[in-house]
Amino acid sequence: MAEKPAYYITTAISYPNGEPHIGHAYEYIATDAMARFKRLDGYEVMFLTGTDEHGQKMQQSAEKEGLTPYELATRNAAAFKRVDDEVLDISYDRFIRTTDEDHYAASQAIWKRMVEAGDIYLDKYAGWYSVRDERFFTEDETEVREGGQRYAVETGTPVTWTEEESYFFRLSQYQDKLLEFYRSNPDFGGPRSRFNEVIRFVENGLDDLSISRTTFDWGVPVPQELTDGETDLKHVMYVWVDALTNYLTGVGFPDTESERFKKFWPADVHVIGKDISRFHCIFWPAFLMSAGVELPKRVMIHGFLHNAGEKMSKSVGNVVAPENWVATYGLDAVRFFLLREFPFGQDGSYTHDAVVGRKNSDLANNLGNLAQRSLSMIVKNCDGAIPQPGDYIDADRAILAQAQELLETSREAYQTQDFHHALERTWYVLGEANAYFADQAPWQLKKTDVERMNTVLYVTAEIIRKVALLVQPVMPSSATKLLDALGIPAEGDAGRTNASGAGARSFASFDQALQPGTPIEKPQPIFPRHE
Ligand code: ME8
Repeated sequence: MAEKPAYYITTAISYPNGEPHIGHAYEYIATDAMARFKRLDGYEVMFLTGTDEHGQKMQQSAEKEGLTPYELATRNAAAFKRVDDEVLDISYDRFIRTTDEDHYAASQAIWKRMVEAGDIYLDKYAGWYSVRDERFFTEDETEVREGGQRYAVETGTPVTWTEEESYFFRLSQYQDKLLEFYRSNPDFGGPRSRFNEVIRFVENGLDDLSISRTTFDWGVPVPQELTDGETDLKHVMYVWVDALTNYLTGVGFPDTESERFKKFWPADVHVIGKDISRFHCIFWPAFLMSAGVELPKRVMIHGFLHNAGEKMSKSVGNVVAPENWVATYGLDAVRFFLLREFPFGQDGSYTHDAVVGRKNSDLANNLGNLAQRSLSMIVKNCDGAIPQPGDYIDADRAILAQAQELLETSREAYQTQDFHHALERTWYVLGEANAYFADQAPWQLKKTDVERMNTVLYVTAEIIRKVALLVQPVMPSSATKLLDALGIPAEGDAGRTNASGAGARSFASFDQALQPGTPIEKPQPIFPRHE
């Protein structure tokens, strides 16, 4: 068998200073849908997610709780992993913790390469630092607010004056190279509007970047042999240097000759939120250029999820835990809502009514009803097996043609992480299929023209099969139930489309139409209404 093409996808790694919220879940679900789509479409996928455990924020949060940073990280990394595994059904291949041993090795290796490239020098940093953002700000990016405290304008977090010896990365030397890279790779950042913001920022010039800290010690030590004597033993890497490097650790760096690295690097897409686009579209490519490592193919920047239009925040008390949503609406409805409701690159606002609306109209009424009605009729009127269709009329051919196009439409949409468009188009076709079913009225044909009834039921079941196949990445468990009900043989773990891997049907079967005579199950309601 020919070797499968490789596909490497990552989420941002979250700070485990607290517990995961629905904003994190949004990113995991989208990335998971993308990973599943590619597996089902014949790729060998490597999907990396995990936790970003170093830095001052982790150290301070731990102090508040009377724990060591590692204890806090261990407790909360487990909470993130549990949400991935038990709540959201995220099909990652590795959950990386930046305290993993191989990650220290990878971070120190990339540092050494940047030193060898002449891009790291020792100097003094004096400026404003936001611990919450783990980020430096220039004076004009900050403002003094009531009470005399200074804040970062962009993110609204408090900043503190920081003066310390620090290693610097010659980011200023990379402005032209980055702009040239963006020009030759117009799809590197997506969506275009967010990528443009990054480009404008680079066009305005780049300062060198402070990349080590000495006033605390919770980080990856700067490689000692490259520093001279005692002073340097104090340096730990700026948390973003080691954090970004997790994407390399995940595929075996620094062993660039390993099979895994050769197979999966460069990454196909890093999926991240809009607040960290500069780190991924500017710093990361510059570090990699310096280290002589190929650049990732794409950074997909998603929007933020807001609670009824308001930013989620602990102080407002509107932070939603993923398990609450899943307990209230069911996992597949949550996954569907998040990917269908708003374009991935844009901010989105959720309300209880919006989730219920999608669940009842799109899932229960549209897909659920069509499946329930047509499959029940088949069980009752066709001896419990897929009927033999007669000759097609134009109405049959038209609706089948629309469903046929969904594979290519979805492929194209997923190529740019446009889940919203793929689902919108799929549900448009389902709407047409419902209209077709109502027009053809197979329950009347039952009395007048059984062959025609069989044809209509066959065509409808075939459309449900195609749709179910394509929505497996978004709703693994419901789609699997639909495909089971249609009597389609599972392909083991071909697509690893649900946690156990059982039940996936790859897209290779898209054109294998339903076999008349295949026994089908009496369908259990798969998409219940939310009462
Ligand atoms: O930024 N809606 O970690 P993090 C949507 N450790 N996405 C959201 C969100 C919201 N309300 N809130 C956060 C970090 N996110 C770094 C990343 S990567 C090498 C290091 C997204 O825990 C956020 O944009 O603050 C990011 O992509 C991810 O959740 C983790 O955020």
